[in-house]
Amino acid sequence: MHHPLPLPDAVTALDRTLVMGVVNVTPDSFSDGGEWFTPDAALRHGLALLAEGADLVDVGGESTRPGAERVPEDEELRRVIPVIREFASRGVPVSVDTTRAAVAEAAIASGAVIVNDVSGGLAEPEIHQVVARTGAVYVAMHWRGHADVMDELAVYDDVVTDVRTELGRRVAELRAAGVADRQIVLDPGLGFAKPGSANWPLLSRLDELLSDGFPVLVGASRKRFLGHLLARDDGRPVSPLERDHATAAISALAAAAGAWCVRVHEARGTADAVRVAAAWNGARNVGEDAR
Ligand code: PMM
Repeated sequence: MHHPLPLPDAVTALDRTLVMGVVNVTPDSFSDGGEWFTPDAALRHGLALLAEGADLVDVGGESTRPGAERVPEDEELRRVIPVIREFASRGVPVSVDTTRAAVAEAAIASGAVIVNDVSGGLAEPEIHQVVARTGAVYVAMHWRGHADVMDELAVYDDVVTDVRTELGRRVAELRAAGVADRQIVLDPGLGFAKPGSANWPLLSRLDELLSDGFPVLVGASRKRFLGHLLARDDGRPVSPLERDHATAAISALAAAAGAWCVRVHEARGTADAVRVAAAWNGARNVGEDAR
């Protein structure tokens, strides 16, 4: 097993895959239509996710939806900082979903304990220095370019090998910036510069990514490839809100495979799923001991 990440005891003591609830403070998130745009609404939504079984919340102010435009930095700060401060003041472990060094820095100063960077540092390499200096946990996601161009960059030889190689470069950069291995989490970046079919090997071969020795976060929730998987007879993908059961099924499988955390928009199904996986794996170990 991995060394515990530098996170509050309430989180590290949990002997199962963690559930990260998504709190998008954006008017245009692909999956929840910006229902949680005001700080107040975002706070209420996050508290509901926690009540349904999320262990931590991931607060983001910039949509990464394919084709989305960038949000100015001051606007991103205005969206996320008040929400992060509120959660932190209530003792909730908070992650900030940002690719910007200044947003990461302000978020940590406001109580965030995880920097979730979908670019792995490619967008603003200085973010690695912020993480080194503050000791925060850092999620390095596999990424090849911003939302406006990422679909053009979705070309792989073997997607699992290529993702591992590229994440290995991010780890080298993090180490060079002074970030300790025990701060690092890796994420295959489902749906980011990935054609639909590329997402499945990243999931079914999660053991290969885990074999690199870092905790792994999986973010499959409500993504397009699930909409296509569940398409109706007319071939149209099901809507984001109709992807939650499939998301929970992936949470169970990813947790059974050893994922450290799953990032989801709907917490209840996944909270149950990670407990099923823990019991499943726990019983196998007992069985092995008894034989
Ligand atoms: N996906 C989205 C946003 N942030 N962060 C990580 N670490 N992993 C992901 O897969 C991920 C992410 C896109 O989904 P959203 O727009 O619904 O939040």
